[in-house]
Amino acid sequence: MKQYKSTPIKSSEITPPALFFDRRRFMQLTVGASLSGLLPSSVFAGEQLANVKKTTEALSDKLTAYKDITTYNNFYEFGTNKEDPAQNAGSLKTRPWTITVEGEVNKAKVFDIEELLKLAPLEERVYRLRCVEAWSMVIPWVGYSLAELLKRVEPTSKAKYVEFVSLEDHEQMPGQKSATLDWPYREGLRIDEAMHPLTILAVGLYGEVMPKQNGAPIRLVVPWKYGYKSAKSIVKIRLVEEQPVTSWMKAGPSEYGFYSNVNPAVDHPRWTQAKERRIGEFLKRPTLPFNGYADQVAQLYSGMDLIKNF
Ligand SMILES: Nc1nc2c(c(=O)[nH]1)N[C@H]1C(S)=C(S)[C@@H](COP(=O)(O)O)O[C@H]1N2
Ligand SMILES: [Mo]
Repeated sequence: MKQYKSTPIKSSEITPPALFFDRRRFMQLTVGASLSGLLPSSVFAGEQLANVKKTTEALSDKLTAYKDITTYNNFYEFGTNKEDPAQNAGSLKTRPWTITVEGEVNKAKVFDIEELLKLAPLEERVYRLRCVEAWSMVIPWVGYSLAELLKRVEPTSKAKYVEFVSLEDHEQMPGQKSATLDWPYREGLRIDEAMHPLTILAVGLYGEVMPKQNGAPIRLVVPWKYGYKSAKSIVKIRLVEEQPVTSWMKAGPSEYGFYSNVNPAVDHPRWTQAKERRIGEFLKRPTLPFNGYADQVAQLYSGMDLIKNF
């Protein structure tokens, strides 16, 4: 794995968001600046993704710095400390890679990663990510709606839920030698949540191929739910009739429910969810219902008791 050189200058400070997508101008800026000795040469580390459509949806929140997004991670397969995934994920092999899609579908299929990268136009999606631990980030993902994949396998009328399974390989993923979670990592969504356009399969961030510590080569991102719903390094997607049991529900059923909607009114049994610390900021900010996506997703839960269904 390439090492990110540490820099005293945060990438977000030297590259205004609008410039991230104009790679030529960005390179001119950074090359010019590094030649003049102002900047280290590798603010970014990865390979560029081609043909990424710029975001249409403007979020007023400032983007979290690339360095923070890629060095402060939860990916228990590589250890439980925030810096572990960046240090240990180098052993993850992202090629060859496939996602098997099976279960209640007419057209079960094994998708190769090269096919997944071209399945639908790659779009930038700037989403807030709110961790259940009461911190958050703003991340410019690159991907497309999960619905693009699901419609190709033709879910049957029995497909009520979707289960996501991450890679299990104790050699590549040294954290799996400890029983911190029941491996492989499993998550799940109701079918309408999975089909919602905000739910994406992400293959990159900041215009680059997904860093390993962020869930390479392909992961889920569900922006109105706590971060743990967004399973990384996915190898299997199963459409099922019954609500799946997720790794976190197994680990602590009273703490991590199936729905996991970001809800400032429902505290975690051990801490409040009313506020969050945006990584890179000092003061805490109030947490928004559905992480700020209520206009788009609240109707999915009309008539449901979201205190019972937490
Ligand atoms: N396979 C797997 N996926 C995972 C996790 C994990 O430990 N293993 N952690 C989750 C949690 S708790 C969060 S907050 C997000 C963090 O994503 P990020 O590191 O890209 O910010 O990934 C989620 N997806
Ligand atoms: Mo999290």
